[in-house]
Amino acid sequence: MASDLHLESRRGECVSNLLRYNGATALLLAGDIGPTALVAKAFERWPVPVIYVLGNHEYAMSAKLQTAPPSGEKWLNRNVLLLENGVASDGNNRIVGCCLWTDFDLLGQQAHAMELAKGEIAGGARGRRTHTPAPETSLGWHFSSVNWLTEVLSTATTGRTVTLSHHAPHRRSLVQYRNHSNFDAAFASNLTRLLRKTDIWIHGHLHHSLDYQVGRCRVLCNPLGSVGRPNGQFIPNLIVLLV
Ligand SMILES: [Mn+2]
Repeated sequence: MASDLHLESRRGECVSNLLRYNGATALLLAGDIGPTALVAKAFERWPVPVIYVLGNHEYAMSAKLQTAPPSGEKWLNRNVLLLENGVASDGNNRIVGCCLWTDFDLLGQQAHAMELAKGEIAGGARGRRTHTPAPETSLGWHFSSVNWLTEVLSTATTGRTVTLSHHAPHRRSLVQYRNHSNFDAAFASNLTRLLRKTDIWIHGHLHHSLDYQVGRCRVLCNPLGSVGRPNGQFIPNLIVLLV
């Protein structure tokens, strides 16, 4: 499992130089991997199926995603399965996936957090074109995903449940480098009630490694990070056992 490979800034790099196959039955990618067409091509020949959710950078790079976001399960090719409010199952264990976004309300100051996000989008573009959705738009998508997760995680399953998202489900994901400003609310939401219904939650978006427990749920993040500031803790062959 991995996230935030940012292939858009690693053009020409072969993914087998970034990730090592570890014998797992699937590879889970938690967003910010690269432009979707590039991701599909890069992982078409990965030894096992690749289960993938979009990150905010995939949206930023595509006008089409913003106007027509995916929904459900979509095979990008014979090996790469994109989930957006979609489920992948091996008949026993299940992976439920979405980009997730945030409610901007982590610190209880939603309006200010949304203003900060707007400023960041405008500043981050620096004259370049970005298709990052407006906070009001991503807020709607967040609630759609939370409603969908609430429903699907409430249905019984025989095996383990893994939730795969780009944005984080708990404020503990922020502690290592963010300073608890309202902009943190663009990274994580308080979804403790959903953590109670999942065994493992894998996310990206933060560019530091995480492995912590909230109740029964293990939360993991294994991002490679940007070319300029790669995550030194990144594990190229990290495997999670569903036991
Ligand atoms: Mn990223």
